[in-house]
Amino acid sequence: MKNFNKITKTLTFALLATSIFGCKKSDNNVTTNPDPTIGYVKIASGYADGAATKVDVYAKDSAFTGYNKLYIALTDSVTNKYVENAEISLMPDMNMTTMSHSAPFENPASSQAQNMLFPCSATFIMSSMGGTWSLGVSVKNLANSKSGKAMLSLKVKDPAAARMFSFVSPLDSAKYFVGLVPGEKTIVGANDLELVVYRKVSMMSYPADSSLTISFEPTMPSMGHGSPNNVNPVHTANGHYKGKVNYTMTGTWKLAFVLSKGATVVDSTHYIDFTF
Ligand SMILES: [Cu+2]
Repeated sequence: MKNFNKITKTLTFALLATSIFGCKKSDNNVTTNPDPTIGYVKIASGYADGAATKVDVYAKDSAFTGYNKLYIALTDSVTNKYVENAEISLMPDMNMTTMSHSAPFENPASSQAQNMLFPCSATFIMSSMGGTWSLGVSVKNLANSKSGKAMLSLKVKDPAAARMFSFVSPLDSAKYFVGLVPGEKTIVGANDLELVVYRKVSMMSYPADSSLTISFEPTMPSMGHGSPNNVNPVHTANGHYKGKVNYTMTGTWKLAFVLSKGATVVDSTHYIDFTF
């Protein structure tokens, strides 16, 4: 009898455990939409009060000096559901105590989210060592027509190897910022090479610039060679220049740039190191 009781108890426990796990499993299977933010890092978060919307900013990596591809997730703070139709405009701001300045940015190209997220960008031109960055995000939630603005604080770090540079053009004395747009993944062989160029008009205004001609040469300084079949980046749209770089092996490559406007070389002193 004792043995029988023991067996019954064990069986009952086993059945319970199975049904609990069974439940859990089917609950997971019910979830049809995977979390759209998987694989991203949350770099800033806050509320756009008037729009009753939570604003979360994601990126592939923590924020760095240079061109940062950002993905904004909006959540209705009442229903907790993603807001997929909204007009969003950014305004980066750095407070440096005695003055403040903005940075180049790209608002989402569409008011319709792509897989719940709104792709956009900010090109942080200094690290947080120099002051305090915040990212203003104005939101008009098109579902309820409510508008509000979130002021999000964020930390910007200098990457181990610079991903942007700036120069002052001898032609117009304007400061230009040139950033490397990070690729999805880098392979041995031909890769897309994408740069962005912005021209500083004032402390608060950095429009995209399409006026430059860019040539470059990749070399592997540690080994004393370059590579053939590179394609100089040419302007496509919105200050983006696209070409090809041929990395014939893994390691550290040095991309040396020459930037011209018309017949005048406006900068030839900068390079970007790229390691993969
Ligand atoms: Cu600054």
